[in-house]
Amino acid sequence: MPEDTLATRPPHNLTVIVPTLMEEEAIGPVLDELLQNGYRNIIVVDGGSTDKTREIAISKGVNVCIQPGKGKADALRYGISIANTELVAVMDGDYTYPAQELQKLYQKALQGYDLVIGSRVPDPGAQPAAFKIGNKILTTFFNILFGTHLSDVLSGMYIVRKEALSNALFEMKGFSVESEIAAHIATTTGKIAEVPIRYRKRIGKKKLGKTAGIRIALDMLRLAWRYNPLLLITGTAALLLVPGLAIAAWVGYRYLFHGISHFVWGIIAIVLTAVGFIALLLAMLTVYLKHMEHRIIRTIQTLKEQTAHTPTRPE
Ligand SMILES: Nc1nc2c(ncn2[C@@H]2O[C@H](COP(=O)(O)OP(=O)(O)O)[C@@H](O)[C@H]2O)c(=O)[nH]1
Ligand SMILES: [Mg+2]
Repeated sequence: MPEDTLATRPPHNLTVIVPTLMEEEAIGPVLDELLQNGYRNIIVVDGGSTDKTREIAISKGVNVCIQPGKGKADALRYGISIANTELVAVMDGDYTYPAQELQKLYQKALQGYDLVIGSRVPDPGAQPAAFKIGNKILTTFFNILFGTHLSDVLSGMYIVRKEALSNALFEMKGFSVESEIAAHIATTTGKIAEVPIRYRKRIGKKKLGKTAGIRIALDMLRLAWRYNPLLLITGTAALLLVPGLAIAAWVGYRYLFHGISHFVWGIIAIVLTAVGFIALLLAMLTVYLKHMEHRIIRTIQTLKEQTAHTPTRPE
């Protein structure tokens, strides 16, 4: 009896999107592996490679298109928009992610998660130390900003439920697209899971530059400002209020018990405390607006469900 694997039962509700830029050495083996594992809905979204990437992809019989816009983010936004399945898998086209691992992510997604990230467990020598540390720092930063407990937010292999991204803005560029997807799901449905996956040595040349880490960190801050402003505002308020009140207490103590007035310190204390209080008020307003946003989203969802269930009457 044939084994009931993806090879005998390809997942019809999943599209695999492979972003590529100059991957002529890797794309052949990547697609062969996907096809051998039973995946049939495959879209290669190419960033305008001038090597044989597209030619090789076409020869494997998969869908190949040239992305609009620039960078990996625009490629994925386009790929996800043209996929007509419930689930979309993203997998880098550099041979680092074994296609066999996709099955684990798929099984997890079927349990109702909106985003399942493949958390990389690198083969020896597959990931240089600097990138390993950089990934850890950026993931920790993301966890602080969004209250998540992820171990590898920047992984290039994940499965996302298309519907869960319908309200995402997709404003980020290049390699910040992973953080944007994770930020959106974390702050909307919160249904994120991770599964460990093997990570191999890349075939071909890396596209990620050395300064990318800093850009990604700054983009995470921008995402936090958009999706989770409360933490940033209360953080700022605390940074101003704590020293402001401490200085005020010291100035008051010196004046009352020693009769010495510290005029300049007094002004500094007043300014810090006043701005800190304004930040606190802003934080309260943010909470109120967030609640309102949730109420509006819930109402829209209920309305959508009601319209979907209303039977159409014949004329
Ligand atoms: N379509 C498209 N793909 C890109 C672009 N830049 C990088 N990629 C692809 O994105 C994937 C990840 O790139 P890679 O250099 O391996 O970066 P890393 O895995 O984050 O270190 C690879 O499959 C690249 O070919 C781009 O501008 N457009
Ligand atoms: Mg890579």
